[in-house]
Amino acid sequence: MTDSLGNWRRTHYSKRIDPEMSGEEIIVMGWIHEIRDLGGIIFVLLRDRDGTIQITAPSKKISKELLEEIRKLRKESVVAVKGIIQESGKAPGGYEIIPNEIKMLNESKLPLPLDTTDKVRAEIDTRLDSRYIDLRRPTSSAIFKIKSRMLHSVRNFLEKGEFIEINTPKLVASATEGGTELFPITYFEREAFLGQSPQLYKQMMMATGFDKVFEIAPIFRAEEHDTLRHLNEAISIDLEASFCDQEDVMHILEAVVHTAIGDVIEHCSDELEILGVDLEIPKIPFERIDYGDVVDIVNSKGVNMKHGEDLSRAAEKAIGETMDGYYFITGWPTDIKPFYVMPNLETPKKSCAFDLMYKDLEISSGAQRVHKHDLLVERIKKQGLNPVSFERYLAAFEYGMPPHAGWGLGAERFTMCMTGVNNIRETVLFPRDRRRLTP
Ligand code: AMO
Repeated sequence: MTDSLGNWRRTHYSKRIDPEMSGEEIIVMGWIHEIRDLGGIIFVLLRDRDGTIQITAPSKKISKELLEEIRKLRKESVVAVKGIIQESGKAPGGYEIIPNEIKMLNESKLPLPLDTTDKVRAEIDTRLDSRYIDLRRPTSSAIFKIKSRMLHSVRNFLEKGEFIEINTPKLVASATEGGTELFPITYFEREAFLGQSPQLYKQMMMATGFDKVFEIAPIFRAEEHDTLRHLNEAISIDLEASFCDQEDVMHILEAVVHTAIGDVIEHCSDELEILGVDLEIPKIPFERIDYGDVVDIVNSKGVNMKHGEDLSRAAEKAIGETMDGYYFITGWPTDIKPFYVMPNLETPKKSCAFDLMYKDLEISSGAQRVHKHDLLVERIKKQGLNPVSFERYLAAFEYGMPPHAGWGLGAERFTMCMTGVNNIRETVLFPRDRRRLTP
């Protein structure tokens, strides 16, 4: 038998109750986390978004009917409890609630697909299959409260810096980052793709006079490999700014990272504690290391890397052992960076591109861009691409395109750095990977 909500409304989340409110009648709502029936007294732990509340039902203080009702409660059922707050040294948060009335709002089926109290550990696949239950576990939900705070902080910081938030299409006609990573789709009678990056659009926005833009949106990558760092759908924090070079946008990037971490430390102390993470604000400016030195370090660690190659996983690990925390890799060879990256004027084999790393994980890449039309056409051809496919993009460079630079920061990879999780799937509510398309 279930009750209707009627005119009951939650008066307090667990976090908002303190022992000094002793004697007050309140209404709390949530899920039955645990129940301990000692005969003469029943302890129920009620869980809401913010934590747990102990409901204490001593047979001497409450009616027989109510005690029987409480005795029938089962794990993960949804209930509302009206009761009196009482100070209690033994209960979590220093208080307990002596119930006056209970509403059973919905019953949970048993057994559960996984335990919500962390007493029995479940495999990641089991957890992702029943993600709505997995997210009831504080160790899972804490990650998303931190991600939410980080995104809020980034937005806030960029808005204060007078960046304009934009939305660009995710149904696109051509590749930006390389053809192999595209998801083809049917667009009426034509072929189209899911956008890999807002790259071309954020650059075209520089020709409009908006000057400073950002976008926080999904990117789709048809990466074949199944790793702990790759998703097929991720959230990218993209930024582009006119009248800037790569150094200018690197300063913005390190300030974004610095501010977001400070904000998370200030507002998510409970979540960091749940995860057992001792987060520290990194010092800025971040260290810069030239690509040439990276090659030397990697080789000195016994990992073979030739000049002109991208970092392999082994190379990332080798460099991550040497460099701690956040650091930039600069001076990348022009040939291994996308066509839109500006070659260095004095040494064109080197580019104005950078990557931001955290230990052995790349979390962002960016560059000063080519803003001259003819050079851009040349770069497109050199990368084996056809300028005709980029006609509309290229046209934007013919009518007054200012010099510009920008970057893309992976929201999930950045969340991994802050939460200490080593599988990127932990930082996505419903991850999309090589094998997973549901739920
Ligand atoms: P890039 O391809 O390096 O650059 O992507 C930028 C950042 O996005 C994140 N990222 C991913 N995260 C999870 N799974 C993936 N498959 C994945 N792919 C990318 C990473 C990465 O550092 N247009 C450029 C950016 C720019 O120059 O402005 C670009 O997309 O954190």
